[in-house]
Amino acid sequence: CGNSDTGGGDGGGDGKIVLGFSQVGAESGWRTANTTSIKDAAVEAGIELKFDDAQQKQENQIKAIRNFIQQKVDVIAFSPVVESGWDTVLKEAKDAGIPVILTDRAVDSADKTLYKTFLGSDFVKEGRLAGEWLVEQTKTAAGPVNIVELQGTTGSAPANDRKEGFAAAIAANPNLKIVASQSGDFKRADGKQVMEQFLKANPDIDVLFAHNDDMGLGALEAITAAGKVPGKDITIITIDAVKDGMQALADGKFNFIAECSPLLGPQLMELVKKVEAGEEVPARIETEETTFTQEQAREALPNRKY
Ligand code: GYE
Repeated sequence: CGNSDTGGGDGGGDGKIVLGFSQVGAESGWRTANTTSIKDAAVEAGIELKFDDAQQKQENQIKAIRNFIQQKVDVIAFSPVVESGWDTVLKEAKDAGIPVILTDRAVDSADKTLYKTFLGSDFVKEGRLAGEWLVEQTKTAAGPVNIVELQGTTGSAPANDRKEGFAAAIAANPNLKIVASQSGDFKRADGKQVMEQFLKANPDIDVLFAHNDDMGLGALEAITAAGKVPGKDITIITIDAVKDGMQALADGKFNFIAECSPLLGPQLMELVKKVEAGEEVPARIETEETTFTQEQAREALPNRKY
């Protein structure tokens, strides 16, 4: 194996399939778990992995993909940091005959032949589930419910889609109002800093919706420092359900998490083998996920792998 008649095929030299993977970075607990899943699954599947960490910069990802093309890897996979601006480099991969798999995040390219498949979550649905829970909790609220939103990386699919899904869901209750919304880049430090600003500018925050656990965890520090009790004075809803997030939920500091699974490695390796062999694969493969209340987090935590 390893000698695809469509791909480069001679990158490895020892007959193994060679996969070039460009990762977003190491911005969150989710990302760390995702990287581990991909590295472990490659070893398990006997696939040679060339791994690049782009440090959340699109230019680094484009550079990494061009390097993979030059090295004639068999398959390229990547998690695009933002949605736009990929057509040129994807076209280069296609012209070189190297199949591309999108994992975790989508691109907005109109030409769907630029990649073979997209493996990842439905981010709009995650935002919607978060919003629907809030609508349910606040259906008897007499007055306005003031929400602040910590968005993920500007221009990224999960930030765009979670915002959209949440906004659509909370429209069901006119009492629910987003009073401030800003990016915390999916990082703890940024989540803390932006939450400090939110707290200064808005004396009556009822709810925080953070696009990931890490920003919510950073915000906890700002909320406590402001003399408020997280999970009580301010209801906190996040997305991901990584271990630290689940712990905060079990401890009553968070109130609800919509899960986003980072364990994409095994499915990715299956897809790599298939596209390398020239087999057809579905255009979209959606990750299965659930939601957690505080009670459910307490039950799930002992068996949580990441
Ligand atoms: O939710 C966040 C990470 O793309 C789904 O990226 C991923 C998101 C995840 O930094 O924690």
